[in-house]
Amino acid sequence: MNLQEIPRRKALTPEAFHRDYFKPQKPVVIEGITKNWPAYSKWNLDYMKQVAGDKEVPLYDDRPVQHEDGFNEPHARMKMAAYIDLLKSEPTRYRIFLWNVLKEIPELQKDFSYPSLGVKLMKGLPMLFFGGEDSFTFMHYDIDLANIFHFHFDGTKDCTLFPQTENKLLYKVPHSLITHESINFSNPDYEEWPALKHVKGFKTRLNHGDALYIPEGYWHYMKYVTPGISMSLRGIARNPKNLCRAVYNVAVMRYYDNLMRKIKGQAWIDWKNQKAIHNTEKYLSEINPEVFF
Ligand SMILES: O=C(O)CCC(=O)C(=O)O
Ligand SMILES: [Fe+2]
Repeated sequence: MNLQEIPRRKALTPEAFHRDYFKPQKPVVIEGITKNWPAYSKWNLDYMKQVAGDKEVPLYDDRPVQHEDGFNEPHARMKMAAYIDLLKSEPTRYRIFLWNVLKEIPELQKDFSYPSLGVKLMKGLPMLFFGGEDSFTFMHYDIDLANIFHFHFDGTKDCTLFPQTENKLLYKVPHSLITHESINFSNPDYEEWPALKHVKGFKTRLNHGDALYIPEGYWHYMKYVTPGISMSLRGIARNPKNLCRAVYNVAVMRYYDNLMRKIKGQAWIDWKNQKAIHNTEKYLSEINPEVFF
């Protein structure tokens, strides 16, 4: 994989952000943007335990998609207090994914503000993510292909991003938003996944208080180096093509996929996984015939 380090900028003006990153759709890490938020000094695992300890939280691990699972259905549930204790005591695969701040713990709203970078953000959808040491969020892109501002707290997290232009090299699973689940994006096996040698993307390591701008529809893979918390704020996709795909994904794709799981069961999942490999190998043989002949 050819991974370019994502640039880091301090004190980015809305004009510079627009010109250098938003318009050309390039990722950037903005340092210090959270320094004036109460969250900067408050948000850590202990604080979350204090404000949300009694809440039951949905947890996800890294098991492959099974046909009987619904779209984004959790794998376990636990009280937040017990989950935080687990995060602090040992590495765990359990993650919290897409937890709506406003709905679950409205008081956390007072701890952050919507950054004024000249991008309109969706106010109802601040989402929280938690992960244990070594846990990871599989490579995916978001169903609405939104612009994402991803803020990280209390720990360190590695992020790998790819633009949608790399799809054909990524063993993308059809009718879904993921790549083949057997790929380890932290250390890919190029014998098994040769196309990944050619893929071009971006990487960065996020620390407490950093904000990562993820452009529209970019693939993202997150690996928690230490236990930590993140929050994503989102802005609707602007590119009409991305917007159309967002509407298609939300209104058609996920229902079609669920229906096929019901009708065909595991055979549907197996077929999609095979198709992911077939499509990328076919593309690779076209661009790089000596790989096969
Ligand atoms: O940080 C994570 O665990 C995943 C974040 C993510 O997928 C997102 O912000 O859209
Ligand atoms: Fe995501």
